[in-house]
Amino acid sequence: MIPIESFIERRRHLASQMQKGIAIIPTAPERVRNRDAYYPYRFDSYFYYLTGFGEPEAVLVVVAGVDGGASKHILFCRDKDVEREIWEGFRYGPEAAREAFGFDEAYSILKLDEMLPELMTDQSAVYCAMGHATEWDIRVTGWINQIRQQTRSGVSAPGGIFDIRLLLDEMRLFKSPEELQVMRRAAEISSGAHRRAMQKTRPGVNEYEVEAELLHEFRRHGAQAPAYTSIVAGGANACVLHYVENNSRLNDGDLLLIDAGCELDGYAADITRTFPVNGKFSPAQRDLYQLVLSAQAAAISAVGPGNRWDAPHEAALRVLAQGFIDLGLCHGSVDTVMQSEDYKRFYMHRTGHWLGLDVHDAGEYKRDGEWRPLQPGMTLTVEPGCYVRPADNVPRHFWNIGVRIEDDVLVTEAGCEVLTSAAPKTVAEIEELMQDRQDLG
Ligand SMILES: [Mn+2]
Repeated sequence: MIPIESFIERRRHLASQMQKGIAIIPTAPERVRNRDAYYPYRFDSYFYYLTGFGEPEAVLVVVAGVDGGASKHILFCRDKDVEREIWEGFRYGPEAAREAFGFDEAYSILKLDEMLPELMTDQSAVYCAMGHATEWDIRVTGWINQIRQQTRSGVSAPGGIFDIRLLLDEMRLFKSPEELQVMRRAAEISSGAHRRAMQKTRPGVNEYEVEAELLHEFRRHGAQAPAYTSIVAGGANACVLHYVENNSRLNDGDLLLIDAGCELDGYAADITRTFPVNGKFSPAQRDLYQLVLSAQAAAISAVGPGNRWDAPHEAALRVLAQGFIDLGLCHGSVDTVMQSEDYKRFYMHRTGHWLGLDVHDAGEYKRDGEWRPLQPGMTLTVEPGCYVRPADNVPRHFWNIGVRIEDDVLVTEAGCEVLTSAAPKTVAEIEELMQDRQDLG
């Protein structure tokens, strides 16, 4: 777990980058699934990053520039309510939350509309995530308008509204050793889930049975949820990039592509593995698999401090383009295939994304029109793939084969560290693990 001092330090750091003003960061709302049943609650990542507080109906307010440079951190949250707690479980209430999470002040969420106009009065700037949630856009502008209506009494409304995400995205991009500890554990649990899936897969099993094995492994190690909807795609389903139905029978002779990772204490893992349903790659499957694996190795080698964001993608592309030519999928030279983008028939997505509290994490990819250089502490995925749909000009033995291999990688001083290396990846590792599978219990 990340210590409370770290959350306090993040708030201080945020305040130190603000001009004199006030930041307003609400957590996510609870969402109805149907009638009176709710989706499992997930806090807002920005709010959680700054507070560590997991309850719904909460707002963080940071006032910067108090008494020459200091900052004040205020939490609004649900009141204690013994009656409701019998039905819905424990809630901190402002006083206990202030104490436990290190806020300077804490109030009932019911006081928000009364106190925010006061707190915003005579502040020169408001920092919020304008456009992120319409409800909050309306509330913030409403509070500003209330102050404007009182300007004849000598008060002034904030003159500037700034997007707080510009500050927070940059902070979130660089993971602290404590965050990395959580991410390593999320990666470890998720790697175990992929191993379990390989051991439980055989012809005749349904995709949803394998999905259940993933969930089993996530939850039994304390991960709260999948970090995103698991993709369990057998055979041709692997060529649908966001396939999530997960309800087809797995056939002898097909590959199974699984893109799944858990969320642990707010942090995501994101792993893809592809393996044969019957435990043994066919020659055509092996050819494409080895190609994607080589592309991934080239991409991972290109992850290191000072290298640009797109270096791994470019490295993967060159290997894939050459492989597509060698296997008769593309024609011409690597340069012409790259230039014409003919490879996009088989590889149409990019090679990775930032990873953290969100599976597609916060952080800019370009600065001033240039892909930004990688720096130690950044975490990203490396996930080349190859998806061959049936077509007249494509050798028939490759039809309906979809392969993706995805790992989570930390940029280090020396180069990089693969966080998800416990998930088997080479042909030999996969075939060996699958050789002695246990029976589905
Ligand atoms: Mn991914």
